[in-house]
Amino acid sequence: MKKRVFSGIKPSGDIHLGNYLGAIRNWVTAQEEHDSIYCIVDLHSITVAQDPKELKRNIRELTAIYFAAGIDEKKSTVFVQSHVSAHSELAWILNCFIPMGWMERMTQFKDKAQKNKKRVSVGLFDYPALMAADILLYDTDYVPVGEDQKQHVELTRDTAELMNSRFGKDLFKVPTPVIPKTGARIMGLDDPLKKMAKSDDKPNRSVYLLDSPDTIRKKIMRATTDSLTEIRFDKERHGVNNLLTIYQLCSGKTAKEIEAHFAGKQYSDLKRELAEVVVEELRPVQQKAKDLLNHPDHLESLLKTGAEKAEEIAQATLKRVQERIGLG
Ligand code: AQP
Repeated sequence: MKKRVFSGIKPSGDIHLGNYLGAIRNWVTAQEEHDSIYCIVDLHSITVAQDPKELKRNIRELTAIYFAAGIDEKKSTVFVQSHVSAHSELAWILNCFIPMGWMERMTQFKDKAQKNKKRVSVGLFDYPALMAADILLYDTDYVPVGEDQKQHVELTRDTAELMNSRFGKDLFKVPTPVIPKTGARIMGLDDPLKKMAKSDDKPNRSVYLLDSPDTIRKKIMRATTDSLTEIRFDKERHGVNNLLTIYQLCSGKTAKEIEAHFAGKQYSDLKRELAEVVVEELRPVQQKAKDLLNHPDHLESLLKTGAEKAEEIAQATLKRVQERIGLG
């Protein structure tokens, strides 16, 4: 039996290089070895304000990016979260068992509530319960995530263990988070102390996957570095370290090779070369994504097939949980 992987991205804005290098690209590798389920988690995106038309467009764009990046519908299940109602149903059940204190510790809620002061919804607070439902519905073994989502997977594990101790140890599989060694936190180009994020409105913070080559070049050439000159990996030099990390992930070279290559060169050389490797990395993904977006019926049919496959697994888990806890 292959181990199962589950992960997802919120269609809450334009997809950026952090989502791609920290998540999607690793999923493409994971599908070769594992039974993989990749979700477009639209229910999570409405935890903060969304424009309905834009949300619909973002869902299609993210679907196109998944497939364009190399997720293969024959190897993986790709679907939209709201197409499978068991996610919301299991989330409600988990809500009734997860202690408030666990949720109050979630640092992402604190950050996001700070950013969305005008509209802090119950859904934003409850986000980790829905994420736990997403993962537990599929008897997931591994959850590949960036650094910032690790705490939510820990809460999922605690929830599974809590419910297993009460209703039988085979109720839920306890999942394991998988954090990439490099790229788990790609930082903003304009401010390397903040991570690239879809919901930021800073125009030069993130390289978006569908940015034109010229826009990518301009953003990278403006990236914040420091007043030193030596080009080497150093976690204390946030700006340069971030640029080198992106270079390493896109070029496939080792840190040693990269430092030797840039020895004696200037930051402007690093930025120029980095821009070109990023443009080349994204070129085929952009082309395929545009092709797919020009064939909306094909995208819809891929999502329909994905939802049918997901539904079958999710309903079986939901039924098991309902029976064990005495519903119906
Ligand atoms: N900067 C990043 N570097 C590496 N990985 C990242 N991820 C997000 N930002 C970076 C990873 O991408 C996946 C998608 O996450 P999500 O959309 O569910 O939520 P998020 O982590 O909150 O992503 P964003 O881009 O910051 O979105 P907004 O601004 O809408 O909240 C996850 O695996 C995440 O770790």
